Amino acid sequence: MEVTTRLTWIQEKVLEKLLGNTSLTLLYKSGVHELCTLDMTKRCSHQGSTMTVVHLEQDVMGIFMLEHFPVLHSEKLGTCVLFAFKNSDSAEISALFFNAQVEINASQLKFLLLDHRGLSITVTPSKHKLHMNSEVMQKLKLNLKSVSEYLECEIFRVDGIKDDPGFIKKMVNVKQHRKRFLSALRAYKPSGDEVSEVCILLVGPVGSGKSSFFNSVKSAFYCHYTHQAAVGSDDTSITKQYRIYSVKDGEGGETLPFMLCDSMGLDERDEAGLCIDDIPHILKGCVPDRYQFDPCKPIKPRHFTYAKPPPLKDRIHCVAYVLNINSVNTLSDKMVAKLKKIHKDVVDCGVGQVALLTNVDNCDEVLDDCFLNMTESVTSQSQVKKVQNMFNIPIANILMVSNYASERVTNPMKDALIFAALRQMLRAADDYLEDLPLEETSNLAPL
Ligand SMILES: Nc1nc2c(ncn2[C@@H]2O[C@H](COP(=O)(O)OP(=O)(O)O)[C@@H](O)[C@H]2O)c(=O)[nH]1
Ligand SMILES: [Mg+2]
Repeated sequence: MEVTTRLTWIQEKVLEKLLGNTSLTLLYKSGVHELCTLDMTKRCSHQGSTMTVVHLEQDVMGIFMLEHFPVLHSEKLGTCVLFAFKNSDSAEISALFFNAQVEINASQLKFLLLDHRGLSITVTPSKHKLHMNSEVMQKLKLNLKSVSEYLECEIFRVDGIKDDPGFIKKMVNVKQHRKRFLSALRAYKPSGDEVSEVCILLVGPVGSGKSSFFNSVKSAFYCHYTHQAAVGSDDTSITKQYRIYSVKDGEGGETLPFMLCDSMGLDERDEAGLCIDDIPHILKGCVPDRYQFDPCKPIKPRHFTYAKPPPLKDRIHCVAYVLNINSVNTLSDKMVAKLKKIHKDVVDCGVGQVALLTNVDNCDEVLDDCFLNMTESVTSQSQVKKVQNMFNIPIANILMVSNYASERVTNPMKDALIFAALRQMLRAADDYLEDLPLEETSNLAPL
């Protein structure tokens, strides 16, 4: 007889996604197998990582353990994640990382939480009993008695898990860091009174991920994949028009205080891709939304007739040099020359600058455990050093993302990097705005 889980399909998927791309195989089920720790250990020890799931009257809670499930009459240290679904059919999960001492004796399976002294969780299979301290329940937002009778206990083998406690901790904590970044972005207000929306220009080679970055930012705020900007892998730039995109804080939400200005890709060939002589006009805010770029014909000052130079609010406040991390070390001399010329124009204008490296596959390794700084293993990469030298920008302004390409669901780790990158772009823009001479902020200065 096939033994099936009591979890809903969606709960199973949420659990499989909680720690990366894992899959669950049911090993033990109290309703089918024997109600003793002997049978539990016979079926679950030496199977690799496990998830013990307890189905209660109202809720579902469980514990993931990275190390092998203990053998009978033993104790061991475990890297664990405690999780709960607040209703038996809910897909909304809360999770908590902890280190534990895991013990199993003739009657009980016990997890002692080492980072929270005195707290423990005990499962007594013969009595269908679960014991949890009220502090643990609070952390999981559960409202149970300290000893509750459960309906069923199931233990799964977890396949495909990355055997690294640091990774597990990051995966569990990423949602809360995503939330923190999001709150910071929502609370952001550009420096000074003149500018209500910071303009960030995305420049870089064809296919480096500029348009995808705009789509990714929008997807991260909308919590689902969106692809307003056309993207593609053609030899020549898919983006032919200058686009000034604003982003809403979710569907129907308020407009966020920044705009992303997407440009045509740079091409190493002459008279192909974005004409670099257009850059000073873009930086000055003279180029309108939907301007059709012409690689052979640079913009002439008479192209756009302005009675006055565009005000500070219409100018570019931060430039992001967008590069695919996998091609940084193989950029042609011609491409580097074009990028350096753009860099010179940007320096002349004095606006903020960052480099945005896309296609970062190992995105869980980019930020440190506290999600504050880049890890040293990432910043010491040859690509980072090369970009730092090419644009002479501090390492804090070299940012990494993994853009959304076609995923159906968003990923909190990708979101965290996208939000962290945005936050740094806004800081770079603020540095520029705060550094402006007084006469510039009052719009009187000629360009
Ligand atoms: N896997 C992956 N693909 C990316 C990433 N960024 C861009 N792409 C893909 O690279 C191709 C070119 O991207 P696009 O945004 O059009 O580049 P643009 O010319 O700079 O605007 C598209 O097929 C994207 O789906 C990334 O970070 N990861
Ligand atoms: Mg594009």
